[in-house]
Amino acid sequence: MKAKRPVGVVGAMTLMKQSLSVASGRKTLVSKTSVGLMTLMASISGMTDSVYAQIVGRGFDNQMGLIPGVTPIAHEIDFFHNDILLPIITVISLFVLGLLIYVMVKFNEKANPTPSKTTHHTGLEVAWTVIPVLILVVIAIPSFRLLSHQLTLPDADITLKATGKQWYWSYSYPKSGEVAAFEFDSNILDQAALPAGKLRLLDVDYEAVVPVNKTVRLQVTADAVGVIHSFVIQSFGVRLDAVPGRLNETWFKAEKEGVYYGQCSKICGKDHAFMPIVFRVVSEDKYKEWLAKTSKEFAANSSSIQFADADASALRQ
Ligand SMILES: [Cu+2]
Repeated sequence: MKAKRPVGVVGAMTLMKQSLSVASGRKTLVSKTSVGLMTLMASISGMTDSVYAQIVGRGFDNQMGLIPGVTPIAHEIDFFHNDILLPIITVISLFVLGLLIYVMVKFNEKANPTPSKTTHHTGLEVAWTVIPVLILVVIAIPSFRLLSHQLTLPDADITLKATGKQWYWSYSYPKSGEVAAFEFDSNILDQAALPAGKLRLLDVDYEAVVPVNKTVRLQVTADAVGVIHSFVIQSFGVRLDAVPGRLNETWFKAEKEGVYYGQCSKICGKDHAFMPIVFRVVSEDKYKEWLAKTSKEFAANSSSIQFADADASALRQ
């Protein structure tokens, strides 16, 4: 589908506002500063609002900013990046650029033939120590809050486990009601014979499936005899190391149906680039259908699946 391109700054501003509000889900929190900045960049890149509307779950051509998020954590990350970090780094960059230009004009050899012999200025030295510290504190507060939200698990509707192996992911689903526990491997498609519509280096043979608007508790580990991987789905705001012998966990609650892509983000070995992650978010009915069907399909090789105790406190002992 060909996306229409908005023209000029006004079009770009409209689309950026839309995309930002889609991405952050917090229209009121999108500051004028960041919209202005993104507008400028968007008008340069010619990005389209319809692209943002259609593509969820992966990066795309001419993308500016982060991949649009679809979970509470991802919205918080979008807000942190777009409304806190981006304005701060822009102001700092412009300030330093201004200082450089000022010094070049005012203190070059021609304009200032006899330089001052000043070597210390206590006030200035205190300022350039204290102000950066304050800036770091301002950044640290929302940063630690975000980290805490990522790792504080709410009551989950379903639990699933992703295991990083050399070099693919395995997904385990626990027993749920009548449906037996099962586990399956998710391998990248043969790149030489990629079916039409499938994405190079991203699509897999078996996708993990989760229901929309349900809190998913995600456990991440790696093959006991393997190496360290990192499980990342940007749209979910999930980034967690997969370490042999250690069970890490986080959570997500996807608000929008669709296919969400991620990749291993730890340089883990020769096929590091070929172990993509694909999660399909579907309605609850479709999820149940998939669960029953897939459980049967993989029942034979899924007899020894182990999950951590459902009580999170047990994990910390
Ligand atoms: Cu890996």
